[in-house]
Amino acid sequence: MTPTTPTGLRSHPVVVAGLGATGYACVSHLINSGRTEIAVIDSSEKPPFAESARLNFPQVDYHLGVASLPPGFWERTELLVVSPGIPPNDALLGGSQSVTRCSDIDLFMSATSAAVVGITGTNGKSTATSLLGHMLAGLGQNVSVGGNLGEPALSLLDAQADVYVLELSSFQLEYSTALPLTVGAVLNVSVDHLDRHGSLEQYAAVKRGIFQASAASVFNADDPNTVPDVKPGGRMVSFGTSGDAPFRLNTAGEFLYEGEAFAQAADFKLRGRHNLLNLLAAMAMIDALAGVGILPGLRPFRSAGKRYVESAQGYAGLPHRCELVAEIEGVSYINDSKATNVGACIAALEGLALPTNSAKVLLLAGGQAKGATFAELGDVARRCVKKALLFGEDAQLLEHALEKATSVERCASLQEAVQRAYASATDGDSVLLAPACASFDMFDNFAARGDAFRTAVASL
Ligand code: UMA
Ligand code: ADP
Repeated sequence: MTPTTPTGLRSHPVVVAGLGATGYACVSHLINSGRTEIAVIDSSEKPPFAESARLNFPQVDYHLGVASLPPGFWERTELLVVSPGIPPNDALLGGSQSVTRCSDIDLFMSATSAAVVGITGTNGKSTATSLLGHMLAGLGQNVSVGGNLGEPALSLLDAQADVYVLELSSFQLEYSTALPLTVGAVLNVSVDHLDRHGSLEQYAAVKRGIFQASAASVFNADDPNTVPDVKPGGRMVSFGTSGDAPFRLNTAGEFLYEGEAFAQAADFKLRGRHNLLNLLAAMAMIDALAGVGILPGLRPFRSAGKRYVESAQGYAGLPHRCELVAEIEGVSYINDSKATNVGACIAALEGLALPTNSAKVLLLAGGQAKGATFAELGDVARRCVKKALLFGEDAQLLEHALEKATSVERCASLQEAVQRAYASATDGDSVLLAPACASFDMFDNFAARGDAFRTAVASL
């Protein structure tokens, strides 16, 4: 059992806040590393991992669903490891202001000497992370992939990989100290999570925090919000569509390295211009990683570019990201449930419809806006949305942003939206679920929303 202090209170120099996937992985890691004096706090009485945690780690001091913590609780705490989903000003953390805070990613970085690539950005993180893992494995590296993608970083340590690829959210970065990553990358920044971060500027600054102590930095030359402050000695590699970025995509869908074409869009299975940029970013990250020189056998793009391309060719993307689920009577049904913000929704619309520049998309959108106003959506909707079918908590906000640009209908459910889209679609149209919102008002998560779309389409 956890020892008690002279006052009889249990001693717990380390407190883990949140007992979801992250919190459980943190407790497990701390205990495996020999820490015994740990407390766990959670505002829910029955957090997701409560049962397994109590069973496997009975020595931990649990405070679950309690209105207030015992007197003197924070005075007995030296380190507070916070799960990403808990906002910094949450009542659960009240009184802990003088305690040092960190993230599970800080614990992870202290526990490994392997190479680590950290990838953040508003959109494309999961795709770029899994794609990079796929490519590094294809290039013969012993690689393990996780983080915000799903498997908590600390749970990957058992794999004893030579290189880890971690998707990092702004929520994780907000609690992280300067992470000594081998490569840090910011793919893009657009409006998201403003309810948590307050403004786009603050959100972007948190994202760029990934570069603070990284040996090499990868950024998007088209997006000033991703550009790191110049670091003497730090290697920087950029990708983009314009300027003098070494890794470039031109309007014809050609990939260029230092001005010379080395591949074309048709060489890859991934579809959509945003995904071509994800491919380019992954190549830039491998080149940056090779430049740091800690992975024997990983060569820079200049000498091994052909192998980089080959390693990406078999990669077909993740479910719920611009995924074609059916073709019915000449109409494509596309599940982009992971488009949980405006930028992702626009990327999906542009990837699908802009080449024809005619209104051929029936857009299914809605859910929780997370502080967004959707103003940016009007212009692209005018060009390519035939009808918007809106549902969920913030449908009104979307209606306001879209009603002057395209025809709009409100629906009581996603299923109703699918049925009405089916009724309005004609040969050559696409029905696209790209909600531009979080799913939590109606579904457990984006995957459940994508599954519901699939089921509704199957029943047509
Ligand atoms: N909790 C509180 N108080 C709060 C909020 C939460 O006590 O105010 C408790 C909950 O009761 C619950 C626990 O905290 O028991 C959950 O912690 P969490 O929300 O941090 O979730 P985890 O299960 O630890 O999952 C997290 C990420 N979730 C979030 O950032 C919200 C997962 O990303 C990630 O896969 C996982 O760690 C492993 O690294 C999900 C996500 O939605 C996919 N991420 C956001 C996104 O991608 O937009 C950032
Ligand atoms: P994340 O993990 O950052 O949410 P995903 O790879 O899961 O990113 O993609 C989420 C959605 O974002 C996709 O469904 C797609 O619509 C959009 N998207 C993917 N890559 C990009 C990109 N590079 N730029 C803009 N939007 C993108």
